[in-house]
Formats: sequence, structure tokens, C-alpha cells
Amino acid sequence: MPNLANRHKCQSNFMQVASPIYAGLPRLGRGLIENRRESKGWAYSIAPAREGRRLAKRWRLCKQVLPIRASDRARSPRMFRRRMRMKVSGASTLIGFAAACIASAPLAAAPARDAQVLETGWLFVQADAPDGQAEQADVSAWQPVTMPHSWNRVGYYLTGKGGTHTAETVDKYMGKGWYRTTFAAPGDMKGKRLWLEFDAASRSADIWVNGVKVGAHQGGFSRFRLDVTNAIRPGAQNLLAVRVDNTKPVEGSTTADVLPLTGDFFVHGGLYRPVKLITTSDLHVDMMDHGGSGIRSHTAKISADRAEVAAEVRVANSSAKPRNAVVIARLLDASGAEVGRSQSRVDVPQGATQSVSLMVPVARPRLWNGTIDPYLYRLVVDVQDQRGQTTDTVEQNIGIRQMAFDPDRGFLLNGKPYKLRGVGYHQDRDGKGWAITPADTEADVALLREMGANSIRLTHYQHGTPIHDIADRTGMILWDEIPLVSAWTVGESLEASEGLRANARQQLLEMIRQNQNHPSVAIWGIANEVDFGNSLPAFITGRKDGSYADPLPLLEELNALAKATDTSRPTALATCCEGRLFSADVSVPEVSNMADLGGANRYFGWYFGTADDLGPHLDSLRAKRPEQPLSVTEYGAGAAVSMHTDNVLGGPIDSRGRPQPEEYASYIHETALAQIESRPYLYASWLWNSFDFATTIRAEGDAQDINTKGLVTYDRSIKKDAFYLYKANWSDQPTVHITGRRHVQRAYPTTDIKVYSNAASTELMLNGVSLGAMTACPQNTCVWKDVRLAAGRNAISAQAAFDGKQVEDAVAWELPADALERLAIDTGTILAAQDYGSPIGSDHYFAGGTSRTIDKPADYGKPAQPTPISGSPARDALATYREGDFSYRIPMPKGRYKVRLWFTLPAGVNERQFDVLAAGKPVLRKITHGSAGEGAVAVSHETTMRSNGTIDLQFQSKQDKATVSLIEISKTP
Ligand code: GCB
Repeated sequence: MPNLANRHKCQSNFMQVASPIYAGLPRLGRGLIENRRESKGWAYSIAPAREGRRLAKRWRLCKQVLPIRASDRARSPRMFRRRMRMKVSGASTLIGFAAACIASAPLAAAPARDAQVLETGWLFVQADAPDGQAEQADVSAWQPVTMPHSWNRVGYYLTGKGGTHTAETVDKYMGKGWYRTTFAAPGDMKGKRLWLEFDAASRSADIWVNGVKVGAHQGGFSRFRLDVTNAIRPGAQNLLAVRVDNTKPVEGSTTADVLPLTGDFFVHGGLYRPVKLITTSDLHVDMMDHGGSGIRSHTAKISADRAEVAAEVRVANSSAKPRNAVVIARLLDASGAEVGRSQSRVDVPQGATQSVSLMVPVARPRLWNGTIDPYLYRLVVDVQDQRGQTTDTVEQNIGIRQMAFDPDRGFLLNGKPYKLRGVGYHQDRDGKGWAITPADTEADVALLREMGANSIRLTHYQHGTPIHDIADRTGMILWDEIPLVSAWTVGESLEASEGLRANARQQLLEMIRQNQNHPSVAIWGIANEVDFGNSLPAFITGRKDGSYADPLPLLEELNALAKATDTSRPTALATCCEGRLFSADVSVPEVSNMADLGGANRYFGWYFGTADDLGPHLDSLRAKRPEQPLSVTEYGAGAAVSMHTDNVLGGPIDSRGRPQPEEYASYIHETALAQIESRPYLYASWLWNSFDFATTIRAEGDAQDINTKGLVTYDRSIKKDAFYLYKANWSDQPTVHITGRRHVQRAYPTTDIKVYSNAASTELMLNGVSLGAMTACPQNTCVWKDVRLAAGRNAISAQAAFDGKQVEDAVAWELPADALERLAIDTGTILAAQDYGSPIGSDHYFAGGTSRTIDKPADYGKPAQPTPISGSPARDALATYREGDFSYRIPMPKGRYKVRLWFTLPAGVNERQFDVLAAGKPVLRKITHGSAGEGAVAVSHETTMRSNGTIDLQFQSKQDKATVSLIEISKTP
């Protein structure tokens, strides 16, 4: 006879997989029963047979240990239960057979939990009121609103294209607002608890029910719940009033301790995610697990034959007496069939919560494999009371997968290299702000999938459940992060306040508890760009003496918390500044070691450096910390869909001002993508950003209060060219896309035509004539150089065959009728001036030199400051210039031309000496003027010369650097 220790072992092992009662049996359990039948020669058997045989053996052993039969139960359930009951308290103890018998009682048919979305009857006022006043308030001025709701609408395009907001329709109010509605409470509350669940209230909320304050929450992104059982009037209408506050956090403000304190995104106010009324039994899965499901699961073991899903279930007893419960965790496959089960009994004292640890085995698991095969199981957790009644059921998506990060091989999914090709993503959208619906999110993810992205960095705060569910379903791999963005102190303080640190910890805990069961979540981001040091961008107010707060203590605290809260995932943070070239008076703290994984937000060619610097910079970061996996967490460029350039290298973009042509952003993405793809050690890249988004720090490109680094406009109506670069490279959907399609009005007779295409061969047609086919284009980018356009309309099409199916893209560009006789080049600029009056192109046809401007550039919302120029009506065309030693080769048909060169001399400079040669002949040695005015002065010089197909001009520095501000060419009669 086995001893008692064996007896326990037998029970607990057995119970992980088998139940001897037939009703409602899972497949593994049936394996046991039906294999026994098989041994008696019964006609059928149900998989998994091997498991079943193993269990049958154990079943026989158990029968010896415990002299009972399943049929006992039928004869005398009470006696049976008494014989079986073995009180083993403690959270993780599996008590085996007795629990099995209790658990096998018929499951309650009706769902034990009821959730009702409070969608209707809401009134809103955009103003504050004293606490509780909403109960007595005169609500005649309150407006009916629908949920979800945000009062803010921010950001519009000056052209009206890409979004619907206008200067008149936006609402940037940051402050308090009140909501109220009524709800009916159940009449019979015996054995029940009632909860209010807010999926988000931005950015802090106070809540009253029937005039009684029931709770508050700080932080605009996480779910929170309140037990309102004692505040409601059963069987009656109850008044719910919520004050929401999105006041800008400054010293002494109501939100000074609520993250984020700053950031390049607008914190919309409101109840922008659903509010629910939830009824549970008083024996239930914990509702107060930091807004989480009360279940914490992860894949514990994995092999081809078998996996184990660990689930810690928190059982709460809200009643006034101790309760025994059985927790049953069942794993269902996608067809709904049960493939694994585990259960355990737990005693929960009154008013307490106990954790139960279960290990659910799955034979031959089908892995969750990113976008290749995002296979999901469903974990169904039932809580049963001592009578076998199901008192609560909670379900979660489960993906069985293994994720690893390697400093040399990058990201590994289920043991295989799997490059994360991703995007940054904000949760707002034109017309709705943050009050988006799951359908909006679904549509966004569909666009990202179309582009070929397989990962999303959910910036810069916790996103909602819909995107996590969609990511689970579509295989998108997620980086989740908390809103610790660039600042953690207010005013002159050098220390984070205890309130702020507590809020950071709370938001981190909430994010993890609320999202840890999602297989799509790979990484917990603990901070974004907290390493500016004293190089703060203008939109963040620093300390007057230039000192800065040390981010390390807070990071250390948060990293430790994240790792203790979820041992199955790495932490990460995104840096801005390490390794960048700053002036000697700048110091930036090194923070990368404060998390497991590295992430670099680097805008080479945009805010600093040149586009080609990215790769070498990443190599240098890697060399510094060879043990730490590295990623590019942001890169990108603003792209105004109404701004176009003839040459992306013609002049500077203004990263904080207006000139931000779409084509330059494509250039940044092309160069960055090539450098990223050629570095397999990077575990991920997330471009910035998937969609244009609202931010009140910007007046840039063709937008107000919008960051235009999105690949798609705010209203999702226009996919910018760069979208198709990724689609052609990342997705296997047939893609043929002619770039510069919105650059319709052309100024120059020749142009490169660039097509993003993933076809084997792509042919270009111009006005019905083939310009030839290109194959094996590097980076799926085919370029037809110096294509000569016709005067008037040019019809261009690119065509390719994919498996015999023809795909075509077509655009039409216009060239002025006299474009072959007249041409103007706005030198030194990427964007041609608007004040010229007739067609003019941005700087092009040059070699050498540097682009310059006499204006003071813009900075985060502050416009550029133009310098007055006398001597010409077209000021803007003369403000920029090319400087140094350079030449122009301008394609004009053979003939004689008048060439007029314009120069701008800054205030106080009356003369410059340098050489200009036309077709090799010196035509100018000096420019001079006699004006004594304050501003800059424009002077011009005219010459006549021949074109043999090109007009050749050379500028050579002599005593002074050579310059030219504008070139005008016209055919002589
Ligand atoms: C960053 C920030 C992000 C900004 C972005 C930009 O580094 O992390 O929040 O929106 O740069 O566009 O400048």
C-alpha cells in the first residue's frame, strides 16, 4: 500500500490532467476514460491515447490509494464528498481527487458574471463644479454625449487635406469636465457585488455614486475598477457622476504628479474608453488586481510534444464568511475543444483574496508564431463554490510561444530569428481624438499589416485592450510602455516627488497586470527619452541654472518593479541622446543599462547629422554594450503631402518649421531602412510614426498641431509615398507605386522617376512610350534617371506582372507649356518659394556647395523669422542660396539663352568677390551694391549664353565664398 506522501503525489499529478466524471470532460480527461473503455474493447478511442494510457495507469494506482469509485458519487453524493474532502489550505496546493469530484458537478449554465457597457444617457459639461455638485446640479447646460468621449479635437492641416478639423473646430481645452449618467442596479443583491469599470479616464478622475464619493484614479491610460456595492440603491436608478481632469501638469497643478509631464503628443481629456457596470458573485476572480483580469498566465514550458501554461488565479471572497472554492482552468483550442485542464481547491477567508497556481498541460502545442501563424488558445477559468456552482468565469487569449532577444542574432520567436519590423503608434485619430472605437483600431492595424509591419511600439503610454486583442489575433508583436516621457520633475525640483514616483509605479503595475496575458506583448518599456540631460528641446522647460534631474533612481525602481511583477518578459527603454555629437557644454546621462534591452530614438538627417550616420552610430552603440540587444525605437521625418521638392538634397528641411516635403521623408526612410536591414544584430526597428498625430508643440510642414511623421495622414485618407517603400519591402502583396504622385505641377523638363516595386520586372511608360523595364532593383526601388517630360500633361504608368496578374500604377504630371524655353531655380532650398509668381523649382541640377538661408529657422511652434530683403519683390526666392564651390548643369534645348543670376548680400556687406563662369567663360568677378539700408540687399547680373543641350555655370570662391540665390533662364528671341 503506498504511503500518504505517495497518496498526495498521486492525487495532485492526477488532477492536473484528469477528471473521472464524464459530464463536461475535457479532452485530456476523456483520454483517460475512453482509453479505459478501449481496453475493454469498446468501439472508439479519443486522443491523446498515449497520455490516456499513462493516466489510466495512474488511475488504477489512485484507485488503490483511495478506495473509492466514481460511481460512488452517483449513489450518495454527500457521503462521497465527505469521504473525498481533504482540507488542504494554501494557495497552490492541488488536492486531487476530492476536488475533482466537487469540480465535476454540473457547471452552472448561466454566466456568473454580467458586464453592461454604460453607453447611454450621458451628459457632459466642460467646466468644473464643487465635489458632488453633479448630484444637485442644474444640468440644463450639460450636453448629451455618446461614449466613448473626449472633449478635445486637436490638429489640422492648413490645406484641409488629410483631416477634417479646422482652426474653428479644434478644442484644445485642458482642464476639468464632468460626466453623469444613471444606471439600474439589480434588485436582488444577495450574494452579488457590483463594480464600475473604467477602461480609461484621462488623465485623472473622481467618481461619485448617488452623491457618495466611491473612488478616484490618477493616470489616463489604465483600467480601474471600483466596488460600488455599498453605494448603490438596489432595484433603483443610480446616479453616476465623474469628474475628469486633463489639466496640464505644472508645479502646484492638480496633475503635477500624474505622468506624462510632457511629450510630443496631446493628452486628450475624457472618458475615452468604455465604462462598464459589472455584476459578479461574491466569490469571484479578483476584480482589484490593478485593473487586470485576476489571472496571470505565461508559457512555462514548451517542447514539440508538450507545453505547460502557468496560470495564477486570484480568487476573491467578498462575502462575510470563509469560502471553499475550486478553480478550474481549461485550455480550449481554436475550435473550442478542450485540450488541457488543471484545477485546485482553495479556502478563502472572508474579505480576502487567495492565489491559486495552476499548470495547464497541452500536448503537441500549436505555437503562436507571429504573423506567420498567430494561433490562439483560450484559457477559461471557472471558480466554483462548495456546492459545485460556478460563481465566476473569466476567459483570456493564450498564445504558446517563446520569445528571446540575442545581442547578435536579434529577436528569436520560438527559437528562430524573426526580425521585428515595426512602427510607433499613437491612439488618436482625426475627428475623434482618443475616443476611438475597436473598429478604428482594427482599420489601423489592417493598414499596418498591408504595409508589412509585424510589430507595433505602443507609444508613449498604455494602449487599450482592443489593440492588444487584435495584435494577439494578427500576430503583431508589441512593445508596451508607460508614459514616463522626458520629464519626471516639475518646476525647479531635482527630485521626483513621492507622489510622482508612486504614480509611475502604479501605471507600470497596471500596464503589466492588464496586459501580461497577451501573447503579443514582448517587452515592457519603462521610459522614453529621459536622457536629454541639459540638451532639452525647446518645448520642455528645464531648470534655469541648466542642471537636470538624475533619471537613474527612478529607472532603477521601475525596472526592478517590472521584473518582479512579470518574470517572463524583458524591460526596455528608448533613449534620445547617447553617443550623439553635442557641443562641449552639453552633458547627457547614460541610461541604457537601466533596462534589459536597448532602444535608440535617432533622427539622423532630420534633427541632426546626415541620413547616412544612422548605421555607424548604431554600430558604435553596440560596440559599447555588446551584451545588450539593441533596436531602433524611432527614426523618421515629417512629410507634408502638399509640399514637394525637385531634389531632396537641394536644401535643408526645417525639422521644426515649414519646409518638410513628402519626398524628403521618403529619402530618410529609404536610407534608414537600408542601414537597418543590413544590421541583423538589431532585434527590431520601429519607424516613427504610423499615422500623423496631434501635438500642440508643432506648427510644421502644412499642419498646425500635428506631427506629420506619419506614413498615413491623420484621417487615414492619404498613404504617403514612404508607406509604399515599406509595403514593397516588407509585405509580399504585389506593390507598384510611383513616388512623387502628388507633385503634379512640375517646373523642370527632366526628372528622375522612382517606383517602389516588389515585382521581378517593372516597366515604365511615359505618354504611351516605354522607357524600358527594370529588374532586381535595389531595395525594391527602381529609378529611371533624368526622364525628359513633355510640355503640358505627362501620363506616367508603371506596370508589372505578378504570377501572370498585371498590376499598374499611374500618375499625371503637368509641365508649363513654355518649360522648354524658360526655367527658374530657387537655389539653396528644398522647397521652392511661393512668392515668385511663375513656375520655379527647388534647387536642382547642381553639384557641390552648401545650401544656406539668411532667415532664422523656426523652433517648435515658433515660426521662422524672415529677414527683409530690398531690391526684389520675391523675397522668399532670394532668402536661400547656395554657397561655396559649385556648378550647375541645366538641361535646356540647344539655343541662346538669357541667364540672370541673383545674389543676396546680408546687412552691412556691400561687396563680394568670386568668379562665375558660363559655358567655361568668366562672366562675373564681383557683386556689389551701394545701399545703406538695414536688411539684406538683392542684386542681379545678366548674361547671354548658348546651350548645347545643357547650360553650364560654375561658381568659384575667391576672396569670398561664391553664392547664388536665384537662377532665371529664358530663351532669347
Ligand atoms: C521622439 C519622441 C517622440 C516624438 C518624436 C518626434 O524622439 O520620442 O515622442 O514625437 O521624437 O517626432 O520628434
